[in-house]
Amino acid sequence: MYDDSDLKTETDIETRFGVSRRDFMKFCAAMAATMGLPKGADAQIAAAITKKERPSVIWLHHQECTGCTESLLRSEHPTLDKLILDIISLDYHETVFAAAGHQAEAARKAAMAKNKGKYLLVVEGAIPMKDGGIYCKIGGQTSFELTKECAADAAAVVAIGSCASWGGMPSTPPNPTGSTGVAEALGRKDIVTIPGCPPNPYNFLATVVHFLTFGKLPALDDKGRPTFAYGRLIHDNCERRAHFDAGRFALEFGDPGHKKGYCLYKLGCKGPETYANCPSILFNDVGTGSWPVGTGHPCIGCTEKHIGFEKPIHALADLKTNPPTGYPRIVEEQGTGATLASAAAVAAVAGLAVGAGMKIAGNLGKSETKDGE
Ligand code: FSX
Ligand code: SF4
Ligand code: F3S
Repeated sequence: MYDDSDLKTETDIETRFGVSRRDFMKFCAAMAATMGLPKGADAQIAAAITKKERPSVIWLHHQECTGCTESLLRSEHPTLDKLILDIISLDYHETVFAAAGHQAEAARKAAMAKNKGKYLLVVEGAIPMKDGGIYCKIGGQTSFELTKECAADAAAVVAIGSCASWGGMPSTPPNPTGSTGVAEALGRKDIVTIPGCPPNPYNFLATVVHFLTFGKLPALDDKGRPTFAYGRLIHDNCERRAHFDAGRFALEFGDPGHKKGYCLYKLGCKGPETYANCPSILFNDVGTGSWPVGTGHPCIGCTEKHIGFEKPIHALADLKTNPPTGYPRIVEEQGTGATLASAAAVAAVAGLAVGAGMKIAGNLGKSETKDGE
């Protein structure tokens, strides 16, 4: 059980992590919130990070763009930026490693031997399987051989990004190099997948922090994805959902509906068939972040096999949930005689959220067009 006196002093935290105790606790609370853990978990996380040995991480790169690493290490949030390398011991990473050639390979083998059965193997990028796997080689080994060797003694294998999860962009038909994901290449069902191109760094970090704090991986779905991150449709958490339900769509980039922030479904948004927490966790750091739909671009379904990189952007998403037929429009048409009071009453009777009711009231009296309806 966590005891507050166990937590290192302010000076200890500042010295080790280079952030204030307040920022450190905010980070732990964000991790707990990301995973939907109950009250008190933030303190458990704080205790684990400050007291336990950092897990050794071996990080491999195959066919990819390095966006996963970029999104993790190019954070502008001071806490995240400083904490990543203090939570994990990154013992081998092909793109940020200072060592090269035989020296780098020797460091990998040494880290694996020292931490046998305890290290985390993180794989970024797809694995080409065609023609004996010759289309991607590192240190004289094919991606497949290297991954198999490193996975054999790992405590857990995490496939970060869509490429490592199922093949991602390199596996797009006609897939000339026979690219596939780690689970399929190794024929294993126990691989954690964190899809996304790139994936949200918080989902990766939360998975590692869960492993560190509780000694086991978080709950996974049948595709190996942590359910805390991939358990809900984007469409169900989207800030434009009220527009979808009310039938208000952007029809072209830059049209009046697009400028007003209407739903992007008719521009090909795949949010209705894509499972991810992008709208709630956001990118580019907690609190100040944005996400694709928030910036006006349709979701391309980058976390979903056969959607991201395969389904054309102009193709409409398959709806898993239909708009409710009795849902009141969020903006009354001009000249219908609706008053602020009557619109608010409709919202209240229909059980709409307070925010939606306020939206109605806020938009009444403004000149509306038929754009996007
Ligand atoms: Fe790139 Fe990672 Fe996409 Fe792939 O992210 S952002 S191509 S998922 O493996 O580097
Ligand atoms: Fe949001 Fe896309 Fe769903 Fe529209 S279709 S509500 S933009 S996720
Ligand atoms: Fe990818 Fe869609 Fe999220 S494109 S980043 S799953 S909003």
